[in-house]
Amino acid sequence: MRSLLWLAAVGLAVAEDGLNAWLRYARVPSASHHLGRLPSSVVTLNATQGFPVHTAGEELVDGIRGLFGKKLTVGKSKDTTATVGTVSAYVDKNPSAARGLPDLIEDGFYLKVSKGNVLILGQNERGALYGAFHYLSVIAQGNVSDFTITSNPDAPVRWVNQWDNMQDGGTHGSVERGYGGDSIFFWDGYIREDLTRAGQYARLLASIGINAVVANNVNANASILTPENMDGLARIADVFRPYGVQLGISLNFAAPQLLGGLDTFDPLDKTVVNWWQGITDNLYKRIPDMAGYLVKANSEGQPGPMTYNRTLADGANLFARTLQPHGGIILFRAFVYDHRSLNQTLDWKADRANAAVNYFDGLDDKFEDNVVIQVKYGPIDFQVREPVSPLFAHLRQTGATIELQITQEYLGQQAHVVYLAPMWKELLDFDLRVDSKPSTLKDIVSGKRFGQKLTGYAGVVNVGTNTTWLGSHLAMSNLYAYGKLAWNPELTSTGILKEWTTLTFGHDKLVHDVITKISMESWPAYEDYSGNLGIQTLTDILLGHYGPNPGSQDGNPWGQWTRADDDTIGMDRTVWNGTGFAGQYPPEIAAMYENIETTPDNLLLWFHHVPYTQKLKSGKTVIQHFYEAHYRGSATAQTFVTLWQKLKGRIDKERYEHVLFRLIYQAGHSLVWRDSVNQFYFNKSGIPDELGRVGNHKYRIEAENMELKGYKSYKVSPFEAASGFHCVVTETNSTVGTVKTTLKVPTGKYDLAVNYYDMALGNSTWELFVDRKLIGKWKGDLEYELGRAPSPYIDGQTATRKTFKGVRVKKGSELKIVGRPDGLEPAPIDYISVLPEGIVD
Ligand code: GCV
Repeated sequence: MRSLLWLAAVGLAVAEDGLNAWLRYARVPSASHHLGRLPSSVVTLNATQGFPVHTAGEELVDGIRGLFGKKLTVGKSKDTTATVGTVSAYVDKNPSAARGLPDLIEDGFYLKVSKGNVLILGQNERGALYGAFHYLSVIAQGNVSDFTITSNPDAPVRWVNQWDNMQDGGTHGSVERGYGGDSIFFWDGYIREDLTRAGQYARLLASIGINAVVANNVNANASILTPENMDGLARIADVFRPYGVQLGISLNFAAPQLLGGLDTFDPLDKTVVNWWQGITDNLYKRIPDMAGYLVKANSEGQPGPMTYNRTLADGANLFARTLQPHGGIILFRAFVYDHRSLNQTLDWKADRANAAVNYFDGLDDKFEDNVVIQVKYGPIDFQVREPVSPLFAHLRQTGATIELQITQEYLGQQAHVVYLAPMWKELLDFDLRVDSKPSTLKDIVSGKRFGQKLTGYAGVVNVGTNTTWLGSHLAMSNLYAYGKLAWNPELTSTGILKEWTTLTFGHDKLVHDVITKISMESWPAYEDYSGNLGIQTLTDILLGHYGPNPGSQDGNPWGQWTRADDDTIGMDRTVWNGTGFAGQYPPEIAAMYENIETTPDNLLLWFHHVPYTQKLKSGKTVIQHFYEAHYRGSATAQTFVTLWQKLKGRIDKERYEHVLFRLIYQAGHSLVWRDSVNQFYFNKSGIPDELGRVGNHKYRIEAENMELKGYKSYKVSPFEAASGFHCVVTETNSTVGTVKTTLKVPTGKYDLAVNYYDMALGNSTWELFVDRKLIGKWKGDLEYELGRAPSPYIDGQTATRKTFKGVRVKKGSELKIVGRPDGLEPAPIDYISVLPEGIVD
């Protein structure tokens, strides 16, 4: 890494593959004019190699060399100096300075820049490193003027969760819900030998104030606790330590039985308690600064205390007590529900959303002091819109962390750009009105509202070995924003984005304007085309959680129900007639959600079961809103492509092309979303679109209606995932197929859009001809290009569009597609749109 930085500093071309993310230290404009306002040397106070103050010194040297081409000497010089260390080390050397220094809390820092002299003091070593990163970020944004700041984190727990499996394979691969490649920590059941990427990850995380990483999946494999793997974990902790990032570990509740050979994992059984104490002591012997544990219990098939009729508090306290002698903490997840017992048909009042508050009822004062309850932001599961989880209002003695999801499981899996900070801000700013007093979520998770000491943030990130970390360059703004908001939730979404864009892509105004516009419009657009009015992300919840499949929500025990029938839709969560969930909120909020008139439209279907013809506050009916939102959202996604294309030549080719590819894909897939969801509800309700668009696609030619040779018509399931409910597939795995038609459009230039399915079963190829002239050829290899969940089915997950722009055709031209199957992938084609310029359908 350091040699890469050096190359950048001397101006040689370095591949912009995303690895350094926002820590590129790329040369700032007019760098040479600012040299006099920068330090010339760096002094680190009491720095030990491998610890954060030492790292801070190295970063300052590397950063200033990369950003400005100025080489700092190490040690005091006559000239300007950057001094970095802890407050106590500084005061030891300069006792008289103590009075002038501000109060810092754990991890906080003080930073004073004056005519090139820089003083960076941390409350602890980690704080000093944070201060150094802050200074580097400010100067990287071109600001070399004098300033002084004191910065303290809003909350002590600022953790990252990785859902990394010990082994690849199975239903979730190397990283569960990870879209950026394999685990950077584990391979083949063990900790990787080469942990370079883990160290680089810690560097990125430290620069945004993250202080711990849980490396393994909450669906934990007990084998992480074998002596050999504990040694490996210690190696991870070693590469984290220079960055002040502590290691946390997810536990499997049944490990005493699965690994320890005991015949029980009852948390109150003495042998079980002793077993866990032994494990914890052994871990701390190897990793004295281990952060602690994360536990998912009695949820989605995971074992837990309730297996033995013990409470969740009994379970959490078991670990808490083993950690207490070592100063560790336990994050115990509130994501507890039994997906096997929920019955939609028999019980109108059944509701997964009720689970967390019900399970934690009466336990608030039962937890040990080092237990923190980790609560997903909403009561279900990282949906595109959810109300704030009411559990936050119930935990007054025990501290809570809010669990956010940086990996975009239900939000497009990094194949769709969705900037999440605006959504998180809305949640954090929401006022739960506990005891009719101001009770914003951000004040609850900072501990300010109820006064708990241990509170904060947990973000599910799921980076992988891909150099882009998350699989997409633009998705990294979410990771950046997560860290920044966990440090200071008052920051604005646009402010954070501006900072990230400068650090990631430079200072060009157009680059900023484009990234801001795309990012800020991305969540509303995704909500518009994936599930609005609080109905949740209408994705395929039984398979990869990717692509449209509204029907998959209902009729199964997973509890993400919409209760859509031919006339009505929505979950009745009222107290008077529904599941009672609204009543879990403090009275003012409960009253707001109980009443359909005061429920905001964007959560209407979350709280109420209504006819499709129900009028919204906008005056539109629910069904017409659906139709229009899906058209609006997908139209916005088309603009992302043209916006991005303005940046050609203004950012490096590698990242430009990478992002462009994804935006083009997203534009096509947003149409799949639009048409599937609209078609599904049109089919159910029978209510036509007032604007006549749904089901009417005059520019399309259905493949099944074309002249077929070697292809046959295939009925797609779910039906709405295909235009006309059918596609064509090759007759056998080895038959080359052709579809042919004669065009009736007037002679002119058209965009030819081919909708096909790219399954993860092979790499079919397609060739498009007009009058025997090859217009283009492409391969079905998206499973390698996009990290999103691979799927073997012909459905809304694999439906994809390829567009050829400005193709000359004549009235009577022959249009032909030749499809070559590969493996089990039968080169499926849905339709082709022959679009006059400016029209997308
Ligand atoms: C790690 C959702 C996800 C699961 C995840 C679970 C959880 O259900 O789909 O992959 O499991 O949440 O948060 O525990």
